[in-house]
Amino acid sequence: MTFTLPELPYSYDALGPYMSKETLEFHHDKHHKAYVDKANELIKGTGWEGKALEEAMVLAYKDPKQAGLFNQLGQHYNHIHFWHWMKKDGGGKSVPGALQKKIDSDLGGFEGFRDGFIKAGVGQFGSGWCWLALDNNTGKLEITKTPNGENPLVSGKTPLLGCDVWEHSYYIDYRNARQKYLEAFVDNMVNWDYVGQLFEAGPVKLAA
Ligand code: MN3
Repeated sequence: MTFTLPELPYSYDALGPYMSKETLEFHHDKHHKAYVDKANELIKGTGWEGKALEEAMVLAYKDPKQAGLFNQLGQHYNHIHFWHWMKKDGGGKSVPGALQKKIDSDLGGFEGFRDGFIKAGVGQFGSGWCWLALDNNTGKLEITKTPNGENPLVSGKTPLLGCDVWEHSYYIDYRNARQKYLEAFVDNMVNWDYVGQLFEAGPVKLAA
């Protein structure tokens, strides 16, 4: 299959003033597009061309010779969801009930989630992501961070919410103030309905 760039699920100016039209134009039209184009180029000849994105991503993760392809596939997967993890007038404590209960029991409530998630994002040295994920083995929620294009899926966890802390995601709007960007993400942009849908869908099981 050929990977394709999905359209943004909202207009380019929908997330202002927290994430500008200029950021979304560059981030979606240039950065995400480049991951898709590069993934399509690098997957040629691997024998994985017919695989679903998630499956090809895990295969590439397990093969050290395919680290370059892995980062492109990982970034394609991460950004497909990243656009849906935000919405106009999102953020704050509008967490669906069942997920809120789970956050209360596993993370010490909303403030525990908020503090941990922002700390993970600030603490990721260099480019990467911070996450709210479900550990498929323990059934517990956890907050993690990953470098570059990696994500919790390749470690047997189900990503429920991720925030892109590559500089291309915040430098136009926040310059070097990554913490301010993460606070705005949690307080004003998170699409909790989408996070709740992923939680209700349960652990993502990849084909062997
Ligand atoms: Mn990005």
